[in-house]
Amino acid sequence: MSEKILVIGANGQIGTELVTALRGIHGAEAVIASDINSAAYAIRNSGPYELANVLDKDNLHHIFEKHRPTQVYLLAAILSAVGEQKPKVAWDLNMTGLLHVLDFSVEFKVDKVFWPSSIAVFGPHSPQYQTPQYCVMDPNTVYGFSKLAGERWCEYYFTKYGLDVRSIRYPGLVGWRANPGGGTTDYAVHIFHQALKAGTYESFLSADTALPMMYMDDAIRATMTLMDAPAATLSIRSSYNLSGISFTPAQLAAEIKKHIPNFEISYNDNDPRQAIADSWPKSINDSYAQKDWNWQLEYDLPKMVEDMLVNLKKII
Ligand code: AKB
Repeated sequence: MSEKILVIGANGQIGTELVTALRGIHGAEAVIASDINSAAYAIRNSGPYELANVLDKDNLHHIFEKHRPTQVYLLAAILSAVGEQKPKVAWDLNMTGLLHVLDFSVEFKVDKVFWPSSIAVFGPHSPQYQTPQYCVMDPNTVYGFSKLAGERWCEYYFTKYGLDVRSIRYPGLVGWRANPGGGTTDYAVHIFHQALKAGTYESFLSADTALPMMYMDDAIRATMTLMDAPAATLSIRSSYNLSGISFTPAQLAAEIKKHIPNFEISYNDNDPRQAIADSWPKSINDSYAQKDWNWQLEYDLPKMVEDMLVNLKKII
């Protein structure tokens, strides 16, 4: 059966990469990109596009009715750092948007839905190292507890309505094609831009703040692999842990220095994002993803840094 894939929030860091990858596999016409703003440069003119506001029920219903998608990816969200500046707006967008999409996916009998969760679902009392799939979860950011509540809704719609929802708890994502927007892990992308442009970077996280991260190529491959997996093999309908690579700003800077010897990093020790990072895991255990859908990471830190610099240099 031919797919009709609706990607909501297509202009963001994950969306632009996912739309490009999905159009490569399924053909341009099969992938409808949508966002609240006009199409980002990376996906402009490469296939169908709809203006969509997930909070506007009539607008969203019309898009589902018009395109009758077989798969929906909901990527529209407010991330951790911006969420702390606008807590109620973040809660509303992240929750109400998800509920609209889940309801319309049931109504229009969508085959599969993808919704991203995050390492932000963990909190200060979660185990910090090799954080397991199931443990104490006490997120203290609005973004984090909107993602945790969202996971519960996803599992609920799977159990109650048979909706085939799939999800990943993404680590911080590092890619060269698009910029991140408003997260705590954004430093790990900004550092590459500044290293190439200025040769210096002031990190808003301290030198030894370890966080789980992942190269975008791995994240997109993980998403596609999960979406292609036979439903019967999936034992988790909330969201899968995904570990990636754990590194600190100092370790990332040292790796960049191997390519740009004059690169210098400094640290701002007065940024509110530090407290968010301190509440998150330092490394993640993703044994369920390995077992259920044969997940294996490809990019370690040196490979990621090399690929980032080679590609960014061409476009900066
Ligand atoms: C953020 O920093 O808010 C996101 C995330 C880890 O979900 N990148």
